[in-house]
Amino acid sequence: NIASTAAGSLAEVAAQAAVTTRCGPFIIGVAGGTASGKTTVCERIMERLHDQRLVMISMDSFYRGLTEDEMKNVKSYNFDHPNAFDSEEIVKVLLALKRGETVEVPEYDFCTHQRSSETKQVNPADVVIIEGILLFQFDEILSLLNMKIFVDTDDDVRLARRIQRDTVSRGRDVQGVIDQYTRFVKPMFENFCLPTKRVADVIIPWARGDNTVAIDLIVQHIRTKLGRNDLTRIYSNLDVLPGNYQT
Ligand code: UZR
Ligand code: MG
Repeated sequence: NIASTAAGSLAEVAAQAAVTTRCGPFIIGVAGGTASGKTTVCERIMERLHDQRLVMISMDSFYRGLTEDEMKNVKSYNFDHPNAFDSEEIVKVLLALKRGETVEVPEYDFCTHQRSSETKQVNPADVVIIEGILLFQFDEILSLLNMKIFVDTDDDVRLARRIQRDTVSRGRDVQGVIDQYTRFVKPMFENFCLPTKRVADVIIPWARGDNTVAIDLIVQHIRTKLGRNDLTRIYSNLDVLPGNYQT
């Protein structure tokens, strides 16, 4: 009986901790200019957390499909403006993942500039990583992030990578990429993306293409936070935690 009383009170503490700290997954946001290495940073974090249930989402999936009129003038369409993204849908998806639900993430085609009719199913996880150039632009998204990382890479390195990537995997020609960069990508980066560096918790210099110290520190922090959550998880078996708390 003494044991069950002790378990009971510990469980109460755990339940209280879950209420006052965090319920649901640990959500990490990764922002930074185009071709700054956001995806690589996410992959490095994921590799080191392979023992956790982890999902990664790209803000690119939430580009609005272009209308017929916009398609006629696709060269003048501004893909680097906040309005190009369906931020409401991002918030919906993050909220659902926070509740421990399975979500459907849209699929966007960079060649046709349309959403595909298919969606990608994303299962509930302990860690959710979402990356995108203008992620920190939206207050509703910011309020859902447990950790905000800004990937800081020199502009010349980013342009070089962008040319390489867009010509190899996004079906563009060099002149087209440079024109778009000068007209939209660079000014929008300076107007919208760069100012959000200020809201980041961590800024990672990524010019050399890797920064293992930064990744190690970030992963350590995440593990500390997950460890605290584990306590609440153990006691969820005792049926004292809110129903949406999953083991
Ligand atoms: P990352 N983008 C396209 O090139 N075509 C599209 O249909 C949709 C987006 C580009 C977008 C932005 N801009 O700079 C980049 N332009 O994708 C963001 N022009 O992707 O974060 O991987 O660099
Ligand atoms: Mg990317």
